[in-house]
Amino acid sequence: MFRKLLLATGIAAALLAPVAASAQDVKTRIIRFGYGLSESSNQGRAVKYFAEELSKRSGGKLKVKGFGDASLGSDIQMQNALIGGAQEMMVGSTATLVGIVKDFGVYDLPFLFNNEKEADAVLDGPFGEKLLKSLNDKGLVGLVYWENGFRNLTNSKRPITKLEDMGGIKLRVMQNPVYIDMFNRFGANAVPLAFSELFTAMETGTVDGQENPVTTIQSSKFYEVQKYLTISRHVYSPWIMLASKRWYDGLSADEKKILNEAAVASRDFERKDSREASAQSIAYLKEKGMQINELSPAELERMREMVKPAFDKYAADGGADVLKDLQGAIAASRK
Ligand code: TK8
Repeated sequence: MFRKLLLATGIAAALLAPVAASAQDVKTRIIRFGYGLSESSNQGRAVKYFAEELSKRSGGKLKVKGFGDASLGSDIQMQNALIGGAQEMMVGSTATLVGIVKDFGVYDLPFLFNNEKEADAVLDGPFGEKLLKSLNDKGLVGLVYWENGFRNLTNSKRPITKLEDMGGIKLRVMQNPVYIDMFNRFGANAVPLAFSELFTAMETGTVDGQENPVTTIQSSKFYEVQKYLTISRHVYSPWIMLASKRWYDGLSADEKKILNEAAVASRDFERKDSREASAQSIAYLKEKGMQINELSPAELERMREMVKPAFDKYAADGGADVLKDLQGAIAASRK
């Protein structure tokens, strides 16, 4: 009886003991990880952090090779490379996923989230998780959300202090119908374009303006070609870390576990780092000569009113359920 008990506890202990790194089923692998921003951006820093975490957790076997500045292609090109299995991982905007899973466009409706805390709760909760899972039968694995951030307007024409100031401005938007619809409603001339082509488009005057979080306006040096910055915070924009499903399915259980845990660690690092960087960006951009203004609460209210029909249009185009779910999740996050 006693021996049986000893044996049983022995087995239980062996099952519970953490598997030694050497005993894990981990192969040496090179992971090509593409992203759109520069190596020195918040995105680049977090890719580097992820690479270090993965290396640490795999005894140096899982090696990330980061490719910044869209050197492996735009967000959309990389998504396709992942689906085909020609590239292992990437991070990019959720907005550019709409060609693969239409529901991702719901995050792009304006003025949904009030703050980062709400965004974290919704993205990391059942709602965000469900959207990640919806990528599985499209050849992608959605691992975690990082923060891109609240988006603001820049342009080279004039300060935007009221809605009418947007009139006729050729504004680059992400390749996503929600953005095109929103900015056309605001009176701008929305031009969908890959991020990788944006700087040149502004430099040559193909477009007058764009919208992105202040961290990106800083790290992509948009202040060199844009004079005016309007703090509008019109959309909270997530980034999404993706893996090729074809590749991921070939990983061992241990490798998947290490990858998933390193992804979560990188998410936590990235959000903290981006928020700290964001707090410094406005002063930096001012120093670089940008003229910066905020929108009055009254003007923001006019914008909200003006884009209300965009919500109805989104719902009518098949997005009613996902919109309702998201609004429910945001309401719950406020309790
Ligand atoms: C970077 C993009 C960028 C996004 C955009 O590849 O396209 O404006 O905000 O972060 O995903």
